[in-house]
Amino acid sequence: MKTKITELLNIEYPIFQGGMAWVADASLAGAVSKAGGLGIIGGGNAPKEVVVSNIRKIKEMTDKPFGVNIMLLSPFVDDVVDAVIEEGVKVVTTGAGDPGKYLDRFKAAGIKVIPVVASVAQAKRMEKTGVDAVVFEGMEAGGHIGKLTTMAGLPQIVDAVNIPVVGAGGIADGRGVAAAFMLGASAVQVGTRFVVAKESNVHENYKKMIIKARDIDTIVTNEHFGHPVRALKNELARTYIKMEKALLKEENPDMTEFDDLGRGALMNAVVKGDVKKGSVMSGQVAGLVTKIDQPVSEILEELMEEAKACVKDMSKVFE
Ligand code: TUI
Repeated sequence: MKTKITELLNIEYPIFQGGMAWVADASLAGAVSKAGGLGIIGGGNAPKEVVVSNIRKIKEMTDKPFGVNIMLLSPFVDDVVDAVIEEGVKVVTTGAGDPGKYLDRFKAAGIKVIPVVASVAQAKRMEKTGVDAVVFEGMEAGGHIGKLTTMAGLPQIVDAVNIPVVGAGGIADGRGVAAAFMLGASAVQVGTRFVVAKESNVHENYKKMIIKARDIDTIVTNEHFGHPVRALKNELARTYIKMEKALLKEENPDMTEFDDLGRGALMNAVVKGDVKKGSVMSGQVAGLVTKIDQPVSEILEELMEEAKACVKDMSKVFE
């Protein structure tokens, strides 16, 4: 399959695996790249050594292209930028901010830069600064999100810029892949479906909770303070909502307790399996994800075959 993105990055399938913090290590990202997609190591809040170690591991697994996601709110963001340049990484995606100030160094190092954006204005601004493509992520996605849905936002971003657009948020099967292409995407990014993959080292409790989740089991917390995050409903999410309600009523709210709630919450769920008090970030597609520990290569093949079948069937409907 040939799209602007498969050509730009020299990959087989137009499918990115989201660079999820704590989740997307060399095991998961390496498997995706090996199978022909774009595996992306999730930098998250990890220190430089951890990112470097994952980069070196993935290089041992495959010669195919892979990426690193730099989470711009990370306290180690400058170190992680150094790491990707020093280690000769070819593709960088960014999340939760504007990567503008690092762009010259990325370009000088020959790195393809693909920021995640959540609006038309951000996409246009990124295009002007000379990035290679953008990922538009709808608010169906898990983790830190913007306000637009994929359905409404993706075609607006596609119309607003001349660089390739990768569609993300709400895509977990071939129907979603086909739909994103119909909206003008040149590739898709999938997160939640890969969280439960065989090669994902995420705690079994986390995987099981995604598999069991229904359509309306995610909720957005931190909408009023800090950064909105979508996760599966649990004790932590309920505490967040309750605390936010109380804080909104106060004139000079003390945020200490609220801020403490988030610290280590994702790690507690992903690594320790505390799916009650930890943050079980997931997209709204959790209700669509039913196969636990499916090998990454099978997921990729299934996504592509389903998407092809979808397009074929639709061509008859629209004859
Ligand atoms: O970054 C994500 N998803 C994430 S990051 C994350 S770790 C975290 N945990 C708690 C709080 C905050 C972060 C978990 N999930 N997705 C990509 C994404 N980027 N979604 C939205 C954005 C975004 C938001 C604002 C991109 C740019 C932006 O502003 C850019 C500007 O103009 O400054």
